[in-house]
This record gives sequence, C-alpha cells and structure tokens, in this order.
Amino acid sequence: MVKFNRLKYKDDVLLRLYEGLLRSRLIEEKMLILLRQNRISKWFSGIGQEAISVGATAALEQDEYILPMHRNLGVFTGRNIPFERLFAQWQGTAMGFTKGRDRSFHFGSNEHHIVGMISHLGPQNGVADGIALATLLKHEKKTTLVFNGDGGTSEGDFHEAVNVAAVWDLPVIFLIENNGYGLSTPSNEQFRCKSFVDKAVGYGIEAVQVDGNNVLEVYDSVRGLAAGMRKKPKPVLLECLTFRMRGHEEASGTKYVPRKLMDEWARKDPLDNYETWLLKEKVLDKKAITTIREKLKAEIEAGLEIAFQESHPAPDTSLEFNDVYAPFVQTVVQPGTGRESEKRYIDAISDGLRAGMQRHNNLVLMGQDIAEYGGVFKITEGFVKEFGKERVRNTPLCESAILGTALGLSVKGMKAMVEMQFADFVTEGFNQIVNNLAKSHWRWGQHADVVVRMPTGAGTAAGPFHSQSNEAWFFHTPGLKVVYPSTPYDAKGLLCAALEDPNPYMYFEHKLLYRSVKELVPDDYYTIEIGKAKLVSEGHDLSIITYGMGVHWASEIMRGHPSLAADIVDLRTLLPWDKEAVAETVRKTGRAIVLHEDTLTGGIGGEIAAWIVENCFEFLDAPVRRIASLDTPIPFAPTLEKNFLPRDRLSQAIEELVAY
Ligand SMILES: Cc1ncc(C[n+]2csc(CCOP(=O)(O)OP(=O)(O)O)c2C)c(N)n1
Repeated sequence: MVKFNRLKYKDDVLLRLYEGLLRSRLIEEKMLILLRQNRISKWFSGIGQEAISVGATAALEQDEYILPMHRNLGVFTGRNIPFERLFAQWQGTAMGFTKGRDRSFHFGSNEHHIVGMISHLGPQNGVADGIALATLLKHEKKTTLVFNGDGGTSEGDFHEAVNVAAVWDLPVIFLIENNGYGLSTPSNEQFRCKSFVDKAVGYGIEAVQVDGNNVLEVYDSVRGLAAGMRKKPKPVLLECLTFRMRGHEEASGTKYVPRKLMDEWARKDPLDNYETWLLKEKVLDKKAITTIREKLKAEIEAGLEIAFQESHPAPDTSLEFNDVYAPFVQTVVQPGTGRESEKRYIDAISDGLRAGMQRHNNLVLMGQDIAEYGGVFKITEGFVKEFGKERVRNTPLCESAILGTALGLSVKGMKAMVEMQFADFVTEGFNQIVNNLAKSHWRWGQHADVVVRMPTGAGTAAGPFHSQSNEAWFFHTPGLKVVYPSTPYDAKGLLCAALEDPNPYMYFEHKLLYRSVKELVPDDYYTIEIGKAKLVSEGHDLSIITYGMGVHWASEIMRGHPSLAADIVDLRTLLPWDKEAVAETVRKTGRAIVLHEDTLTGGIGGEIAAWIVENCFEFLDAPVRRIASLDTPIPFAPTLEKNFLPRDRLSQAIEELVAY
C-alpha cells in the first residue's frame, strides 16, 4: 500500500493531482479498448506509473522544459496539450505535431516546453543538458527535467550527459523511472547497483529516491529539488520506484513477469491508493469522483471524435523535401573594406570562427581542450580571453552528450559549434548527428543550429584512427549540410556561411592543409554561397570533379601534363552539391574523373558519377572514372599511406581517360 502524507498542501493541489492521474488513466484505458478494436496500431502503456509523469509535470513551472519518454503520457496531458492534437499525433494525422512523419510520443512542442524522444532513448539526456545550459547562459533560473527508464540508463548517453551536467553544474533533474524491466530484461540483467542513488556518488551529484507510485511524494520532491536548483544550479538524480504493469508495448505481453510481483504492485496502484486516501481525508467524495470521471471521459471522447475525422495526410513530395531543412535564404556577404592579409588555411578557419563569435552573440563553442589550451590544432587560441569561458567551453571527453547539448541550445534559440578533436571521433556522436540533429526539423519543426567542425584527412602518417575521410557517412543523411573547403579563402567564407544558417552543418577541414596552404584572405567578414562549386582551372580535354585535398592533387598532377588542359571543379559544398556546375563541365569536356580522398566504395564519387551518367549521358565521350583511396583502412607507415591514397593513381587515369 502507498502511504501518503499531505504535508502542507491544500485541497486544490491534492485534487489537481488526482484529476491529472485520472485523466492519464482514462486515456490509457481508452487506448486499450481502441487497440482491441483495431482502431489504433500500437500502445506503450504507462498504467501503474502515472504518478511520476503527473507529479513531476505539476511540480514544474509551465515554461520549464521536460523531455519525456515513451510512457510519460502525464507530461503531455499535464501541459494541457489539446486531446485532439495528441490523439491525432498518435494516429499519424495532420493535426498532430509531426505532419504524420513520426509516431506516438516522438515529438516536441516548444509551445508546451516539451522535447520528445527519438527512439534511441538516451540521447535525450544530452539535449536536456543543452536546454539547461541555455537557461544558465540566459540567466533564466529554470530547471530542466529529463525522463529515463532504468534500462535506458545503461546507455553511454546517460552517463555522458549526467557527467557533463555534473561538471558544468547544469540544473537538470535526471529522473529515472525504475520499473523493474527494460522490455523483457529484468533489473538484475541490466545493472548491478542496488539503487540509482548509489550511482550518483560516482558523478559527484546529489540523488534522491522516492516512491514513484505516490503522486504527492513525487510532486513534493520535484518541487523541492527544482526550487533549490533554480537558486543554485546543479544536477540531481531522482529515482522513482515503480513497476510496469503491462507489456513493453501491448502486443508483447507480460508472460515473463512473475505473477506474485504483478499482484504485489497491483496493490500499490497509484490511482486507487490515492483515491482511497483522498476519500478518507474527505478531500473527495464518491459523487465528486463520478463527476470528474464523467467530465474527463466526455473530453476524451470529444477529442477522439475530432482526431478520428482526419485521415492520413495526402503525400506532397515537395513539402516532404521542403521540411527537411529549416527555412533559410542565404544572403552572400561580400568583404566590406578590401583589407586583406596572408592567411594559412588554419588561420582562415580561426578567423572565420572569431568573426562568427563576434557576429552571433548567441554562439557557443564546445570541444575538448578548446578553451585555454586553444584546441589541439590551436584554432581557438586566445578565444577564452576574447569571448570568455561561458562561450568557449572545454568539454569532458564525450562527443554524444555535447552534440545533444548543441541541439538543446538550438531549442532555446542559441547557436553552437562543436569541434571534433579529430573527424574520426565523430563515431562517438554519430547517432546524435544523423538521428537527432539531421531529422529534428523535418520531424517536429525544431531546427538544429549547429556546426560540427571535422579535422579530417590523411597524409600525416597518423594511422587508421586519426586520418579518415568520413564525409560520405553524412552525405547520405538528409537534413545535414556538408561543406569541405580546399583553400583559406573558402575556409573562412564557408565557415561564416555555415554559422549563419540555422541548419546542421558538417564542416570538413583538412589537417594537412592547415599549415601548407596560404593566400590573401579578406580581414572582413564575408560568406560564400552554399551549394556553389568553383572552377579552379579551365580546359577542354577533361573535367576533374573533386574537393578538399583532391583539388590540390588535381592541380599538381595537371601541371605534369602540360599538353592537356582540364576543368578542375572544386565542389566546396558536398550536400547539397552543385549539379549545375557538374553538368556544365561535363557538357563542355565530355570526359570526367571524380576524385576524392575517401575510399572508393560508397564514396561521394559514386553518387556524382551515377548522376552524370543519368543526366549527361549524351555528352560523354568516355566512361566516368572514379579515383579514390583503396578500400582498406588507412595504414600508418608513410609508404603504405601513400599507396593507399589516390594521388599517385591520378596521372594514369587522366591519360587513359583522354586516350579513350
Ligand atoms: C538504442 C536503443 N536500443 C534498443 C531499443 C529498443 N527498446 C525500446 S524501449 C526498450 C526498453 C527500455 O527500457 P527502460 O529504459 O527501462 O524503459 P521502460 O520501457 O521500462 O519504461 C528497448 C530495449 C531502443 N529503442 N533504442
């Protein structure tokens, strides 16, 4: 049985919580009926756990962000989302929050200060960090609350985000609903700790355990914690003990759960127990219960009636494409004064970043060792002095949480640049980029105003994990933009352009170019048109379509063929790439090589070559050639690395193509 203590709370508070619980339960029960009637397709039930969502949501201020999971109906009802919109969302109809693009609770609504989950569960925690960081930087004195299942805490994302919050004193409540199972896996096969309170010790943060079936206890503790955190920002871990009374989702059942456990927890039902206690306390009577029930049922039926009137959205392909990116029309900025100075590629990046920081006072830089140390390549050297530690942030060693943090900053209208120490390490944050940053706008209209800087490429004999070219991983992901400058001029202009655009960018910068190329670069702020290639040299014999280091290789190798002249096209932006420029050069020369440092199979060259064949076939005098690195990992020894890279194979390919 659940034991209640009314504490200082007046009847209206107790009744509000009761109504919240009942609202949630009645929707749950209705969904089970609709499921049996085959009128809805899937349902993740939170029956038996309602007190947590209801109590926690009621305890926070309406404009404090909550990041719920798949069993947190009470968060959505607690924020007064109109039933018809909620039900329409579950049905995948237009009145929902995702235009029918994502299901169930996978949506957010800034109007309601809710950021819904992606299926991967744990990534939510990093996003909560970002929202909390933004509240701190804006001096807002707010709490952010993120839900986790006990199973989800096994994910690295949970660990990373709690650790970041601890180190940065972020006001986040990491709420864990410990409900005994993660799908079919019981707690003893999920974690070894006796309680999650013990885990908090390792992070150096405070933790509290409450009875998650006691709505008053949840409400009171979240209220207390939030009040404390608003005054003195710091994270806290809140473990709510409860039980999952139904299957993971309805179709999967609960056969693996011992009967005894079910019976035991059924006696602790959060609604029945609370109702009984309220009756005993004379806060409620039978008649009032009937009245509230009837009112809520009528509201639910009314909502359903509206929601079920709608059918699935009629597909509109142009709308699908349009929503992949947040609306943004670039105005290309020309340098103002004509002042310029010689800059190396690395100086130009640094200059662009500094210009971005000066222009956007809501821009925050995050990365490992980027603060006083200036980053391993020294691109942010001196930035702390100029912009302060709040905006130039050393991060713990955790790519995923920081990329999530970057998205959280966007939710609060800020901008972020995240420096990967080496492009290779992006694997640790891959999910956040391809599933969270890239899809967020298309799913629920939340842009991700993030630039991820990627020190990339080989030629420094740094072995398989400090040399990779991985732009193709992102090229394949709708929702991202990918740029790859090959010159100092482009490095600055493209970085400034990327920082202006509210969409997520992967900005590739080649490490070997950092200190090996220099040119006169404007000292003023300027941008380069995104999606626009550049013709580096002109000729009629063939086209070499390339980017990054490939531009330099192509120029060098062509110098060794004085009798030939090539169009060398530097793509500069890889996503979206400049199809017009490619078509134009192929129409002109009829012979094309697509050259890149990345490995051959599945590289960007494959896509461009296929596009040329599909669209320019009649202009071709020879098959399109792809010249790329060997389909092996990148070897360490300089001799092997040289053999791996495509540079030395380019000359022969040119000769063969011209002779074809
Ligand atoms: C990264 C990832 N792996 C696996 C899954 C499949 N999955 C969805 S929910 C779930 C169990 C989650 O358990 P828990 O976090 O305890 O939450 P509960 O369902 O008990 O509320 C699993 C394995 C997933 N969604 N994401």
